Amino acid sequence: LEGPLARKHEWDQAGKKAQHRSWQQIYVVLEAGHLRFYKDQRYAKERPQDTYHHEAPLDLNGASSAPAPDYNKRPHVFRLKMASGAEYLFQARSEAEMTDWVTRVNAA
Ligand code: I3P
Repeated sequence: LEGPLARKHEWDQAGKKAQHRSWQQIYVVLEAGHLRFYKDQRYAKERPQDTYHHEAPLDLNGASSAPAPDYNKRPHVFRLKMASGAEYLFQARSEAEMTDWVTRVNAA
């Protein structure tokens, strides 16, 4: 699965808020066991080494994803909790896409 999502980094680790907290529009690629982030689809396709801000892939081992109805500033938002205690919010374009991401991330 891949596609555009907005992302907000909420927690850096358990008990430690992330420093850069604004929403960013990125292009997300889900592969077995990890997520990779790109500026847009073209980077994902043509320059897969050039990730968004040179970020390393996010390891999904021990991670879990679920809808985030408690976050009410934007629609179609889900939360990803990493084994490290880091947490991210992602906004999809529709409820159906959001549900798809949650299911696929949890199965990856
Ligand atoms: C953040 C930005 C985010 C906001 C966040 C701010 O400021 O306004 O949109 O999250 O609030 O810190 P900046 O752009 O200066 O980094 P929300 O959209 O969820 O309100 P937060 O610190 O309460 O998460």
